[in-house]
Order: sequence, then structure tokens, then C-alpha cells
Amino acid sequence: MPKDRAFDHPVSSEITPRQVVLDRRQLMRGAAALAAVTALPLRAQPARPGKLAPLPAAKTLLAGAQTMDKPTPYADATSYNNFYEFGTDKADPARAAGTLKTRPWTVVVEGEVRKPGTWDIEALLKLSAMEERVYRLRCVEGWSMVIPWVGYSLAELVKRVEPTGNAKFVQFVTLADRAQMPGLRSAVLDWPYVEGLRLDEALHPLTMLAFGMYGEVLPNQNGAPLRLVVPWKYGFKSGKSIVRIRFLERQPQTSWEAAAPSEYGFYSNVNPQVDHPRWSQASERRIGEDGLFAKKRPTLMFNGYEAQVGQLYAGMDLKRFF
Ligand SMILES: Nc1nc2c(c(=O)[nH]1)N[C@H]1C(S)=C(S)[C@@H](COP(=O)(O)O)O[C@H]1N2
Ligand SMILES: [Mo]
Repeated sequence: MPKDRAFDHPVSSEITPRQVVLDRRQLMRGAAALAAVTALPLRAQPARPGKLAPLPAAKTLLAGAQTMDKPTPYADATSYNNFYEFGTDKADPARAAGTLKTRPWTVVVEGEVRKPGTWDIEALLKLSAMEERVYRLRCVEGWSMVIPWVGYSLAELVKRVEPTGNAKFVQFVTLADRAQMPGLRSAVLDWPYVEGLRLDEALHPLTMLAFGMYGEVLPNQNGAPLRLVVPWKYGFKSGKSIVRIRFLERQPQTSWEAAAPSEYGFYSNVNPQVDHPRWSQASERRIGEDGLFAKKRPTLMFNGYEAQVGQLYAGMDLKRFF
């Protein structure tokens, strides 16, 4: 066939029978409802920072999940951090997290699963194809960033360990090592830092196990060698440097709930209509873009992912389950 034809007319053998198309449409509709993985061309990303080892990703994103906002400059995303194990000042993690040893590293999976065990970081890196996903991260403090994460859906791991019928919640336990983490000397939080999700939240395809960002492995201050990213919840739900994942029948307490139960709930969904007791959550400042005196931008329901995750909370009073 000539290569210079104006556009690609399908040859008859490539034309898909109508029933197959219909079946496929049905599938797609289901997939869209679940925000399932769809191959989409990735728009141009900023050049790789060239600071750490590359972590390339297949060019896939979640349908509708990518943000059109431009990514936060790498220098800002890696120097303005919350990682209390290295200190409570925003500049502390970048300065102090160099001492974190990210190899060898293992993640224990335990509790209500048919296949408990210890996963080596190298096995986790190979578990599923790496995807790049540009997610907003909105801190409960009122600022946000836009980060091109590299990883895959946490569901990939959850499916392989086969939760039992008793598993209703998942707890994430992060590293607490006094030798490496100077912040543990302070009692700001109960160590180790623990967070949790409902099982259906953990299985949602948007919930990501991230190993990298900006095309490279995670910097220590951003949660190397692996962290969670739950884009529709306040940033603190996205635990860094995870060492243990527990499947539980009961809702676990989280470090932030233990510290201030009236301020931080288990759900912590980004919600401009439910204020923090000490400040409004209606707007936010974009790090690296909006100066201290710039007009703040409105915070979006579920951080902009309402179409994908709203159904998880149908019928729930979000003021009560904050
Ligand atoms: N282990 C651990 N994980 C953590 C935190 C922490 O202090 N310790 N801080 C959380 C908070 S409050 C936020 S906003 C995000 C910040 O992620 P970033 O520094 O990569 O932007 O990490 C979360 N994960
Ligand atoms: Mo945060």
C-alpha cells in the first residue's frame, strides 16, 4: 500500500466488527466510571532535572486524572517539604534527609491477606509498568503543588496479596529510625507516622504507589524509596518512606488523628466547604507560582478529582466524616 496516502483508511481486515465495538464501548463506559487506566499521549514534561537516577515511565495516565496545570518547579517541590521525621521546618527535610538509607529496603505486607510477606524494593519496582501521572497535592496547611509522579496504582499490589473478606481498611506504617531521622527526638507526632485508607479507597486506581517524580527516583525528602500519593486527600494521607502495609478489619487510628482529633479526621478529603477549626480551606496558594501576596486560587472539591472519587462517599455526611 502506498505510504503517501492522505490519511489512513483502514483496510477491511482491520475494520472491527460492530458487536466487538459495542462490547468495547460497554467496557470503556465501565472503565470510565472506575477511572481505569487508559493510554493517553503524555504532553511534554519539563526536562529531567538530572539530579538522581532516571525512572522512566510508560506513557500512560489515568483517564481524566491528569491536571492541565503546569508542574511545580523541581527546585520548589524538593525544598519545601513536610517530613516531620527530619524536622518540622519546610527546609529541614531537604537539608537533613540525606542520611536516609534507601537500600536495602523492604515492605512487610501483613494482616487480613491470603498472601502476607516481605517485598523487596527491587521486586516492587518490577511489579507493574511505571506510569507518569501529574497530580495536584494539596496540603492541609493551605498550599498546593503539581507533581509528575512515577509509579503505579496501589491496587496492583493489593490484588496480588489477596485481601480476605475481613479486610476493610489498610494501614501504612512509615520508617521510624532514630539513627537516621533527627526529627524523632521531638514528640510532635507519635512515631512511627501511620496513615490509613478504607479498602475501596486503597483499591481506587487513582491511589498511587510512587517511586519517582519528574522522571527520576524520589528524592529522600519526598519519601524515597516509595510513598503513597492519594490525590483527592490532604497531603498528610500520602505517607512517605513506607515499610509496612497492614490489612485490618477495623479503622486504624492515624498519627494526625492521635495528635489532634478535632482537627484531623480519618477521611481528610480535600473539601473547600469543611474548614479546619483554625482556618478556612476554601482556597490555596500554589508553591513556586503564587507569591505570598498573590490572590489565592479556589480549592476544588476532592482536589479536582470529584468525578473520579465522589461515588466512594455517596450518602456520607462529609462534615461528620471529615
Ligand atoms: N512519613 C511521613 N510522611 C508524610 C509526612 C510526614 O511528616 N512524614 N508529611 C505529610 C504531609 S503533611 C504532606 S503535605 C506531604 C508532603 O509531601 P511533599 O513534601 O513530597 O510535597 O507528605 C506527607 N507524608
Ligand atoms: Mo501537609
